[in-house]
Amino acid sequence: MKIDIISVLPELMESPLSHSIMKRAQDKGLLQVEVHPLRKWAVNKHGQVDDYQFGGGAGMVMMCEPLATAIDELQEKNGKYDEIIYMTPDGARFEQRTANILSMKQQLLIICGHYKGIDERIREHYVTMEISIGDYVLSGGEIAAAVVVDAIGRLLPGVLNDETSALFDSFQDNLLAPPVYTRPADFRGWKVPDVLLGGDPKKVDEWRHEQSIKRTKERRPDLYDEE
Ligand code: 6GU
Repeated sequence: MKIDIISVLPELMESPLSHSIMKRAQDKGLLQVEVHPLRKWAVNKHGQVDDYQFGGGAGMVMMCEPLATAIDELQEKNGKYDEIIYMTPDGARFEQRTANILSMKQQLLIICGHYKGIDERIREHYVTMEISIGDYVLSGGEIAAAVVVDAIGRLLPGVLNDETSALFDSFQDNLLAPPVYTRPADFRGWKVPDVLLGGDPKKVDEWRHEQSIKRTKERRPDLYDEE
């Protein structure tokens, strides 16, 4: 999968996408992420990409021209994108099912918003999907875009060591993950549940499923009711 990202602050995304599972996905050639500095398509030699909003009011708006030129150029080079995603607090809430759907695409473009956001005409004429990562406001779309790329990247076949492990993540079946333990079996008298030490895989599966249900009912009854 190829993901292009357009941003006024490309540095913000470097670190989260350069370690651990995201690094492995890229090293293995399963995921290719390219961050494009919007200033490359600035309207003048001062690097201008934003301007005051019509109608007045505080806050700058990202201009049409740099974005439109950037998208046209990238699309010409890379072929048509499956989705052109705009990261914005007023987008649709990002959930595991969105990550699942996006992980099956070949080529994505993500636009990170800044300031007051991007000119509405880009949203009307280019953007095919608008994503928010939750009901709070971040200072820009970069960290949100890194969240989306991480959630998608780890789902690509071959990225995780144990191919099946993503299937058992929290949310994959609308259930939270069960508790996990590692050695020692007794730490300061705090004991690991006997069933996990008993060596009966069927009993372990049953226990984990019960614990998932219990956790979901207690902590996220909203998820449980969706079942
Ligand atoms: Cl995608 N962008 C910004 N700026 N704030 C957010 C967000 C996105 N999602 C939640 N808050």
